[in-house]
Amino acid sequence: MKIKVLSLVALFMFGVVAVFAANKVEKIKVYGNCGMCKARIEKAAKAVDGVTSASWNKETKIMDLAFDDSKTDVHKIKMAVAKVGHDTDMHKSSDEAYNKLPGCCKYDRTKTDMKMDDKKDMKMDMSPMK
Ligand SMILES: [Cu+2]
Repeated sequence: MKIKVLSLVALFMFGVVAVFAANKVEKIKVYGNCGMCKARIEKAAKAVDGVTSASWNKETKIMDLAFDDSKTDVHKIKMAVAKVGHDTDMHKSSDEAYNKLPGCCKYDRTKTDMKMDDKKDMKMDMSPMK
């Protein structure tokens, strides 16, 4: 009887570990201004299949992500965020998407014009980091 209970507990613990193993946690930089940006950015990130949580901080411009890395990766999430008008450290949004943002959400884009060019982007893609 006791053994049965113990093995059930062990099984449960194993299940918990398995769930966590499938989840990757990352922090990414996303440019934006206000609470509306936050809602938009998080909605876009959460819409990506495999993303379990997304929380963007408007002060630090950092988004905390948790996702199933067998289903998605940081690149896909960044692309989804860029698509709704918000630049990330790797994927930039199109001028068209940016121009559609409400006035208060038009973050200062000059700050996001940085060193990441396409070649570097590809290099990052193949890094063993992920
Ligand atoms: Cu905004």
